[in-house]
Amino acid sequence: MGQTASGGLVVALQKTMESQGGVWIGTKLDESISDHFLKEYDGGKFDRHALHLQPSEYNDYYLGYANSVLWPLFHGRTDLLDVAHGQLAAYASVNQKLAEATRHLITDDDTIWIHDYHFIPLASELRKLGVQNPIGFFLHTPFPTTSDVHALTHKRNLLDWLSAYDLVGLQTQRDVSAMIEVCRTVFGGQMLSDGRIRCQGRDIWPASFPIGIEAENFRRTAEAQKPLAPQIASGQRLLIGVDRLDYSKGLPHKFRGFQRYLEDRASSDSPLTLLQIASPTREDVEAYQEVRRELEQITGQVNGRFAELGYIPIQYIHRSVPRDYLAGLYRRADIALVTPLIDGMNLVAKEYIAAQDPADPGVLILSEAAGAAEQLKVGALMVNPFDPGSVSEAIQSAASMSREERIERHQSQWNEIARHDVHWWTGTFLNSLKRNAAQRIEHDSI
Ligand code: ADQ
Repeated sequence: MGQTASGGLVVALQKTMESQGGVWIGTKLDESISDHFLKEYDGGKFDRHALHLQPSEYNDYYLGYANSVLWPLFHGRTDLLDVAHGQLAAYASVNQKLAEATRHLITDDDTIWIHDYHFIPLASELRKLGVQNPIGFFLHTPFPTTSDVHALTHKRNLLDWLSAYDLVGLQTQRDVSAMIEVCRTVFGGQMLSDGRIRCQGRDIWPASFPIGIEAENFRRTAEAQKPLAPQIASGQRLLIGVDRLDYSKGLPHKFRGFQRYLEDRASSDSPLTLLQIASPTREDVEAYQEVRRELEQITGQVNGRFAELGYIPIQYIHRSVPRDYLAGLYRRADIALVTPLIDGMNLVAKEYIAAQDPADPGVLILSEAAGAAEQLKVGALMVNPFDPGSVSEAIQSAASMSREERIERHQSQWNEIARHDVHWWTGTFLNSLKRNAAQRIEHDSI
């Protein structure tokens, strides 16, 4: 099936870059070089450059500070923090090198949009090099709560880094509230009337921009898929789950919820099959190896207990699948089980809705803790992902829901994701960014 991008950020931005052009800059592990340099890749419709990382930088910066400190912290898992000497220095140094390597690419007319927790210090490094362009930041993960931020040794960095941006985009109102609270209680900040937070003489400018998908395009892709008859028996009722195998996605909890459904269901109902597609991710980090082991163990237990001839309760596929095939699977599935323990947004929930046949749609079961819940709670069956009973009840309701109710719920969800699609997201973010930057430049010139 080949390699398919399965990270939400890449999936969302690729299409925008293809349609609007620009320069995409990132980092890349490269063991073969002894020095850093930016190299051009053939990115097709847009240019790509990468700062090449040496193995020690990849370990300390990417696997270390970014994915063993910031990621767990931003997902409320301070118990998984793995703080090691030298990681913060590597994180700061990679961002500084990226700023230096990028500087010559930036022209006066450019707008700079920095994405995610790997690059929070980048704007402050660019400002040190004299870059005055509009620079925006978008955090794809949740923003941490005050009690979690206390687990960071150098909290003050967050203020220095974030205040270098003209706009800090967050997924949800929940995240904006968390940021305001952190600024207030940790940095003694105060809200200004235009939405900025003034902390110790510096300003942070947060706002929420819930990320969308290419809804119309994805709908058409799903519609065009041939029925997946050879792979899935006709008549087999299907629950689908699609997640990176990340502890924040709550896969073991999901499987326990499905197990509870199998225990609770009436014996006269034909049982559903859970098709879980889980793409490998960050496999060099210990916490990810653990969640994988746990999931394999639960799958074995549930299948061992509930399988019958011709019926396997959980089909667990540990790899990425091509996007058009995925669209077809979503459309074929009667129910989607999207149950992260916490999630910035969750694009799978939106893709599932886009892929449905509006005349006979499936049902979305959605975690209260997904950012997507702010937009989709009206049409979805909402669950507490920590409570297997809540998940089991929702599966039973979804499985017996009338077509009329399914259509009604789907319609309201489709309206929401079609209106607030990825083009709306980029457009509103970039417009706000340019407005804020113009205000800053005007203020500085007085
Ligand atoms: P993720 O957590 O990676 O990123 P998520 O919203 O779960 O993002 O989306 C994952 C994307 O990868 C979806 O487009 C999905 O279809 C695809 N995908 C997942 N598993 C796959 C598989 N096995 N095969 C093929 N494709 C697969 C972060 C945040 C999220 C936020 C996104 C976007 O953690 O909360 O929604 O960024 O901002």
